[in-house]
Amino acid sequence: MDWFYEYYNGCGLAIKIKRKLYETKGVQKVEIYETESFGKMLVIDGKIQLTEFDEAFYHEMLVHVPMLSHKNPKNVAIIGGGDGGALREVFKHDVKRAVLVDIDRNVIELCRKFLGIDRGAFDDKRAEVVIMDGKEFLKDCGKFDVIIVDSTDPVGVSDTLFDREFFELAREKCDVISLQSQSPLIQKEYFRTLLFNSSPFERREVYISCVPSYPLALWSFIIGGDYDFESLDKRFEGIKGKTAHYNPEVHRAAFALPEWLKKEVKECI
Ligand code: SPD
Repeated sequence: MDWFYEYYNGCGLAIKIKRKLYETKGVQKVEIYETESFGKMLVIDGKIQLTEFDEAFYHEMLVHVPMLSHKNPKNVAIIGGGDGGALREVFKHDVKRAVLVDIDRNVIELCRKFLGIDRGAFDDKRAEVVIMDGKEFLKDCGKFDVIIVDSTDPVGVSDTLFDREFFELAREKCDVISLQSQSPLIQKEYFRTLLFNSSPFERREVYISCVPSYPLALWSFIIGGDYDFESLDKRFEGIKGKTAHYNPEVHRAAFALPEWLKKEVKECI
């Protein structure tokens, strides 16, 4: 039996592998594994993107925090998110349309075939899939209520989703944005860059979640725009289907930051 290793800055994570289900190299290197204790696992360009064990810890926080902080989200864009986990969560809300924009068709096809975490979301009539770079898409699209940025790590094809121009475009195209912003502990440079570059969203906040298969298990997100946390409990009652991780208490608690992180955020905002 083999181990999969992911290295960060001077440390790393080892996950025991039962077998490799698929590997391909197109726009990105995509690997899918069956692991000993985390279920199936998606790796893109050497970085773990999700495991069945804890993907809900990530996707539910990325999606329900902005969706329940917008008064009436009907029209949603997901930038990235080719595995379909964020799309699945968006459809727990009463939306009219969800556009998923991913640069890599392989990710969508392989995740549907080997992982199935979209649980049918790609077959929903309200889903539209666009294969292109997210920033290019924003240059020529209409307005959305919520934009959710479910990017891979900022190496390779997704680095266009981390620069200032991306957020300038996004600000024009939505009321509320949420994005994943890497590990604030061990990937400080990426985290700080995202906080700086998202400044077109003048009002923005950091929130956190525990995601065991991500670097040091502590993951950060940014919400920006015209969001409010009023009536969270009532809005949550209205969603369809159960959540495995998210609830309004977790939502509120996710914004309680430790001193070291508050300091970091203050320096960037
Ligand atoms: N290596 C951690 C990367 C986390 C961000 N990408 C997650 C994509 C899952 N939809």
